[in-house]
This record gives sequence, structure tokens and C-alpha cells, in this order.
Amino acid sequence: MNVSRLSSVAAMVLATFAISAAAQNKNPEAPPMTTGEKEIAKKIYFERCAGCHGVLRKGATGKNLEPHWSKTDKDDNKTEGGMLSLGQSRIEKIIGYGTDGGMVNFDDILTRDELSLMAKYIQHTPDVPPEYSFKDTMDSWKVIVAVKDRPTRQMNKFNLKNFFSVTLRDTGEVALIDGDTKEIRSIVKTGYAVHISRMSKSGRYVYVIGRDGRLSLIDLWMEKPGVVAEVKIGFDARSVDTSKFKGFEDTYAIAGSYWPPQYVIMDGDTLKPRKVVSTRGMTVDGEYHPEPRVASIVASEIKPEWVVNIKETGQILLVDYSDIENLKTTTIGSAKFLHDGGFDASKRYFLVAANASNKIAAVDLKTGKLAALVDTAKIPHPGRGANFVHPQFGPVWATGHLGADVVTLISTPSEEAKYAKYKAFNWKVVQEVKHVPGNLFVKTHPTSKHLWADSAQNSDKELAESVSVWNLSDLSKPVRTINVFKDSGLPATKATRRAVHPEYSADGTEVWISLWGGKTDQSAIVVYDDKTLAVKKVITDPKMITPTGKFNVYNTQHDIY
Ligand code: DHE
Repeated sequence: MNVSRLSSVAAMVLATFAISAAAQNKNPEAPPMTTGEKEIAKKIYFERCAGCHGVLRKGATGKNLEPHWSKTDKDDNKTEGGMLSLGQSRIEKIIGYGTDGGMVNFDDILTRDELSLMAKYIQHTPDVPPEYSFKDTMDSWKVIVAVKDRPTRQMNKFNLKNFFSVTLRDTGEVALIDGDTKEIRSIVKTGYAVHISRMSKSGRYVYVIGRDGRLSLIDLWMEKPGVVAEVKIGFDARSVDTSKFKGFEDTYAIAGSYWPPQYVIMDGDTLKPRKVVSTRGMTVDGEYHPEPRVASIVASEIKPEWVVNIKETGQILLVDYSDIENLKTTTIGSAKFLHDGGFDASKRYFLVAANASNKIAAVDLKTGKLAALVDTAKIPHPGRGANFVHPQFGPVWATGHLGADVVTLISTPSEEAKYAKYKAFNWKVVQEVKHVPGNLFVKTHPTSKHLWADSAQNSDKELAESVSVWNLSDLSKPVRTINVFKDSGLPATKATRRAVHPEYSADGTEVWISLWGGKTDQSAIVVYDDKTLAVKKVITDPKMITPTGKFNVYNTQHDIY
């Protein structure tokens, strides 16, 4: 970083001054920063902090980080707070060491100078980034291979169903890995800090969204699968999906933006922008929010609709794409801070975590209404969740928790007569399976007898590098907790290689786990036999840097989890 020793001494003196000012003065001022320092801090904030706290710092999964805030409760009691009242040294400690409330420590990611810089930065009024119009979106749009020049049939001999699109987070790439041979078939350049991949209904196209809003369309039918179109849908993004209803297969794509808060509808095979829709509006509490970010998006298979989950407002939008010129949207109020989620086994219901509200909201896609709002333990984080039939409670959907040491099982309705006896349990938490905190993803498969859960965000290195596996017929304790890092045979270093995101092969016989370390650490994906829990293969390659999410083509195409 470009902060000289001299200026860091000056910064310390100023910071000390700011602390005493904060202690004595009711209206303390933010410590001074040069334009250069602000630019560096702005970039770090966007890369490391905005995801949880928001660009305007109003808070979501993370706390409000405005210099000054005040709120009034229902009894008219006013509370005041903000970064200025905390002061420099306290903020530095929080950023460095994290908090019991779930904030991770950044002392192994940021230097001391950077920690100090960030502590100063968040005492200043947030910068409001520019808007991003339909024209901006259109101007960014590029077709790399025109539809007429693309193959009309699969030109390679790969078993595409069992391909995995693997996020290489810190290089802004995805690795396309052949699930049968475990060979890397292509590494494809995508957006910055690439986030997720979703499959078109046909299974031909992969849509990959980067945190910088760059959406890449990969054609798996090409002899060497590669990018055929690209568009930038905003400055900060996390979600994408395609139209999956009968008659609309591969017709449209939709991508959600964190900043500006809006979503973009595009043509599915070229990414040509068709419509940009803002998500600014009222929260479920009736307050205006200037930054309601688009969290998860899924495509219903029972209606031509997308479920678009708006984080800060807690509004779940059902966007009907049957006539995009006259777009109809159903707005369903649920709970604030919507994040990730998945379907139940019947795909009639979509269950989404309102993570900082400690709730799961379930939407009935048949009636277009909220089916349930279920209270859970702290900070549910399902990924897509996991569906299986519980020996005592019938069909359940599982979510892990970032902030609690359990995996929650919620009973889901079923129209199958054999499950009618479980109706009384529907939408209740029927079991909390004992796990450890810091879970990001749970997974099972219709053919499997196992439930897998990582603990990637646990502060204990050994637990962060391990996953737990339960037998679905007895969830009282894990059948095994597997240290994935040890199984990988990678050389031990000080770095934590977080074992993250279990994903099944198309036939449900293998489970793939990423070992996610830093950009300079050797990474790997460890493949387990789901039946015996033995290691089948360790995939490692100098080009495969920071693998995190893995999206099996068939399972993602058909929402199998
Ligand atoms: Fe994700 C899904 C947002 C950090 C890996 N993540 C999602 C979804 C959202 C989201 C809204 C649901 C998308 C959908 O289904 O349409 N993620 C965010 C954040 O805001 C957050 C907390 C902070 C940030 O700054 O981005 C964040 N996510 C991460 C990571 O650090 C992870 C662990 C590693 C990485 O690669 O970035 C990560 N997120 C994932 C994965 C999924 C995901 C693998 C998809 C799960 C699946 O099985 O479908």
C-alpha cells in the first residue's frame, strides 16, 4: 500500500488526537485523510466490506457503519451511535480481531496501515457511487461469438451433464472441470472476484456473474467451451438465473445488482439488455431504503416467473417474464435482510434466509403468497439448502448457520399421500442438528444417505479446514468429521485452507469440496466417495487458484440439492 512510514506516524498522531476528541467531544470529527488515502480505502471497502455492510453503510448482514446514526423505537426512545462515537482505536480493534457478533478478523488480510486507514475511512461520510443506466448497460454489451456462428450441436465429446463450473475467486476466472475424468478442460476469464454460476434450462449455457457486475455467457457446446457474450449489469453484483418455464427455456437471463440496486433482464443467448428495473423502495417496516440490494434470484418451473429477493427491504418479488414489455410483479413482504435460499423437494416453495432477522421465509410459487416465516437460530445461511426425508418428520429442508452451532431442519409440505401424516409439522423447525458455528453450505442428493456441512467460517483453523457428515437416518451426531486439508496432502503452511461448499456429482456418488486459501497458497478440490467417505481424487493445479463454489451442470440445471 502507498502509505509512507512518515504519513503513518502522522496518522497515528492524528488518530490519537481523534480518540481523545471522540472521548471528550460529543460531536467528534472524522480524522483527516488525503484524497489518495481515501481512494485506497474506498477500493478496500468495496472489495472487503460493502458485501456485508452496504455501499451506503446502512448495514445488513453486517452492522450500520455510518459516522453517525440515530434510531427511534416504537416507544419513542431514541438511541444514537455511529463510527464517530466509537473512535479510531476501537474501530481498528474491531476490524483487526472481529467480533462475537459474527464479524470475521481482518488482521491476516489487511496490513496494520490498512486497518488504520479503514478505521479512519468509515468515520467519514460514505461516498455515493454513480448510477448505472440502461444505456450504460447497453454500451457494455459485447457478443463475442454471434448465435449464427455457434455450433448447432455439441462439438466436443465431454459428458457435459457432469461438468463442474468452479469459481476461482481471486483470479476472476472459472475452471470448467470434467466430472468424469477430473481434468480441467478450460479456464475462462470472467468478472472480478467471480461469485456464482447458473445453468440454462437446456444445460448448454453457463451464466457467470462477477462481483464487478460483469456477466459472462459460456457455451458448453463449443469444441473448447468459452465465453460467447458479456455485459456489465452494474458495479457490484451477486446473482443471475435464466428463464426455466416450459416454452421459455434459455429465452431470457436476469441478473441482480447490489449497486445500483436494480435488476437487468436480458436475452438468454446473447445477453442483449432488455430492461433495467430499480429495487429502491419501502422496507417491510414501511421505511424508505435507498440501497435495497438484489440478493438471490431463482427461476420457477411452475410459472414464467423469477423469484427476486430484495435484501434490505425484505420484499420478495415474483417477476412475470411472459410479457417483459408490460412487466408484472407480485411483491410479497417477508422479513428484512434476505440473502440466499433454495427450493423444497417439490419445487413449489422457495425458502430464503432473512439472515440478520434470524428467519427463513417460504414463498408458495403456485399461489404467489408467503407460505411461512419461520424463526430460526442466529444467521441462517443455507446456500441452496438440502432436501431429504427425515425418519421421524418426513420431508424437510435444511439450513446451516453462520452464527449458531446447529443445522436447522424445517418440515416442508408434500402433495404425496404417503407424507400426509407429517402435515402437522409443516413449516415448523422439527430438529436442530448439533454442528459448529461458521457453516456456509449444507448439501445432500436424492440418491444419497448423507448430509454434508462445512464450517468454513469457524475461527478454529482445524474446524475451518474440516466438514461434517451425518447419516440421514440418525442425525444425533456426525458419522464423521473429515479434515479435508489433511486428506488433500497439500503442504502445511500458516494459511487456513477453508473447506467450503460440498457439491455432488450428477449421479450423486461423489462429493467435491474446495480448499480455499489465499491467492498464493496451493489450492485443491478433494473428491470423496459419498458412500464410503474415502478420498477418490485430489484435483490440484497451479492454474486452479482460490476455488470456492462448484456448480455441477446437471444439479444446477435441475435445482437438485
Ligand atoms: Fe456468496 C450465493 C451474497 C460472500 C460463495 N452469495 C450467494 C447468494 C448471494 C450471496 C446473494 C445467492 C445467489 C443466488 O442464488 O442467486 N456472498 C454474498 C455476499 O453478499 C457475501 C456475504 C459478501 C460479499 O462481499 O460478497 C458473500 N459468497 C461469499 C464468499 O465469501 C463465498 C464463501 C466465496 C466466494 O466465492 O465468494 C461465497 N455464495 C457463494 C456460493 C454461492 C453463493 C458458492 C452459491 C451457493 C450454491 O450452492 O448455489
